[in-house]
Amino acid sequence: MKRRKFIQSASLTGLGVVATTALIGCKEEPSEENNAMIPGATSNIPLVIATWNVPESTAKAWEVIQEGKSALDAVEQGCMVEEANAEGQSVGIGGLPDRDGRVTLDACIMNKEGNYGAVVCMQHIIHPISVARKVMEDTPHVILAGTGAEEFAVSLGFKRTDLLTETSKKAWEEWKKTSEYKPIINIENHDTIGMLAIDKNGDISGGCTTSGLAYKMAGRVGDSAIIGSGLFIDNEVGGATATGLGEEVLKTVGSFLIVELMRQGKTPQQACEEAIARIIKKSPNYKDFQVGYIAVNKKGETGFYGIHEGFSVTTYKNGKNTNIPSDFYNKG
Ligand code: SD4
Repeated sequence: MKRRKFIQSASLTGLGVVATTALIGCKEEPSEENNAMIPGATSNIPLVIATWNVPESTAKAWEVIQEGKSALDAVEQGCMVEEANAEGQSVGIGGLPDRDGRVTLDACIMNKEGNYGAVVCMQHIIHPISVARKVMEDTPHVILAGTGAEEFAVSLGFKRTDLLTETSKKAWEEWKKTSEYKPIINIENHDTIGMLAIDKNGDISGGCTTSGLAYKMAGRVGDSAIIGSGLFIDNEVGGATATGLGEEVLKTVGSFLIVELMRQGKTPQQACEEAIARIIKKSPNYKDFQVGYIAVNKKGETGFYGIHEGFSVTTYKNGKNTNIPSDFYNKG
């Protein structure tokens, strides 16, 4: 089922926290020995958790972890699945363009050492998450923007591709008839992938990739590729990532906040709820936009919370790939 359809049908049936379960691929259970390495670890390790209903992405990440590879490899390859999906209109190829018809992508990645790499406002490259990893590993910098990012990618052998699909072009042309620009993400209009993974060694990494706000101003950069906002990892504590209206996440540095709250002893769920509360307190117009957070701690405990109904997460743990509607703040 497509994410948006799932979100709509979940709302229509009034589902609260009822899980839709899809079992995909690998059924391997984590071994006791692996978990014995992590103090307080539960059978939740290894695990993958991502924003929205992205079972193919989480299944890929899980498969990579089962091959014994790192959480970093897992989040990169998991995010790549959705970036290559031309039907997804919020990530990679097929993403909705800015007001001028340009598809511009933001992505970032963080590893267990706390290293970070990002690209912002990059055009023509299908896999910004992989370019972000190259920025992290092969340059003295942490963020490359626009044409610089694109040229760096091409120099590494990434192919230039037209990312504007016919469907997204039609949607943009339809939008241009009124050109009604609302810098507010519609509640159903965001499927950015933020993904967190814990590998068999108990190490945490994360990635976040998006085409950002549809019909945004040229040059607009959201939260997704910005450290501490769209993503933050501290391998001693946990990780968090965000989706929704980036401007609000940026103003409250949401992912960093969640990790710091977990460091102080909050559970991932309590930390996500407090980060949403921080936005609610500061933004009286919170009814007009959605933000969703997901978090994981070192023990493999997860949390997720949104402002509105409609946010969901996909977890892959104990061999099960499950989409779970998230609890939310605005109950009426
Ligand atoms: C942004 N946070 O650029 C992103 C939007 C998003 O799915 O989550 N889209 O503001």
